[in-house]
Order: sequence, then C-alpha cells, then structure tokens
Amino acid sequence: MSGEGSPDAGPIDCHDLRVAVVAASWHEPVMDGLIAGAQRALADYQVEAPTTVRVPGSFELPVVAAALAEKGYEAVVALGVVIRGGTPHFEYVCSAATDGLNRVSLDTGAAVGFGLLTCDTEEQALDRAGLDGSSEDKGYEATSAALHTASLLRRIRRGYAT
Ligand code: DLZ
Repeated sequence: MSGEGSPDAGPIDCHDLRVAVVAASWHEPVMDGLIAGAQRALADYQVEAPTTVRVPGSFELPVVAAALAEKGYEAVVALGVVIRGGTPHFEYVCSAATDGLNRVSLDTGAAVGFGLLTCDTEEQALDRAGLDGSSEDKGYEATSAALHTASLLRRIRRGYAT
C-alpha cells in the first residue's frame, strides 16, 4: 500500500483537543522522523501541550494507547516501525499492534492515529519517515488523521455534526 490517494485536508484549529503521542523505540532514526512529523502536525493544528510517551516496542503501543485514552486524551497518535526479519515475529508484532490499536479506538471512543510502519527493509521505512529525502511523512499523516477524527467525534457527540 502506497501513499497514493491519501486525503489532502489541511490543518484545522485543534487548540483545545487533548492529544497524546505514544512512540515505540526500535529503529531510532526512523522513529526520530516519525516523531518530528507528528510534532510538525501538532504545531500546524495548534495543539497546546501535547503529551509524548515512549514504549519499548510496537507490541506495547496498544496497552499504553488504551491507558492514555482512558485518561481522557481524545486523540492518541501511535508511532512505530516494524521491519521484516527472517522469522514470523514480524507478523505477530504487526498484527498485535494493529488489532490492538483498532480495539483501543473502538473500545474507548478515542481517535487513534495509526502511524505504524510495517516494512520489508529499513530503506523503505526511512522513505516514509518524513526525513530529508523521504517521499512520505507518515508521522504527520497519522497525526493529521487523528486530529480530524477527534474533531469530528467531538462534533458528533455534541450533536452538531453534519
Ligand atoms: C522483538 C521485536 C522485533 C524482532 N522487531 C521489532 C521491530 O521491528 N519493531 C518494534 O517496534 N519492535 C520490535 N520488537 C519488539 C516488540 O515490539 C516488543 O517490544 C518485544 O517483543 C517485548 O514485548
């Protein structure tokens, strides 16, 4: 799946949304790009005082995302990178993180940004990490999606979504 066809909705005012970023710690150069992209989006959307926490690996993203959502964060942006190795571990970590994050969103009603890169190689991951020379900026995209979704959910819950 490539970034072709992605929406280009621009920034909206999210200054009063409670937003947290949870980021895994494997593949630090890629994570640095994803986190920087998330921070750029948070600034563009005027989010005030977002929280950022780190977890060891992508497997740990859902449980911490759930704790943040339960604490009242309306948008939780999950960032991680899983790179295929020679064992089935890749599939287990990817599906646990993906299914877990989906569950967090549906169970808590928080908007969860899905910024998990699942790549065959580190080069592919770097190309999506929003670094100089990257063709995509998945940290920014995941944050933007979470903020638009949280804003829509708030309007629906207040009864004035169209
Ligand atoms: C174990 C593991 C492996 C092999 N690869 C990755 C990876 O590419 N990206 C990532 O975020 N985490 C990886 N992990 C760690 C697991 O996510 C988890 O942290 C450990 O299995 C401990 O629960």
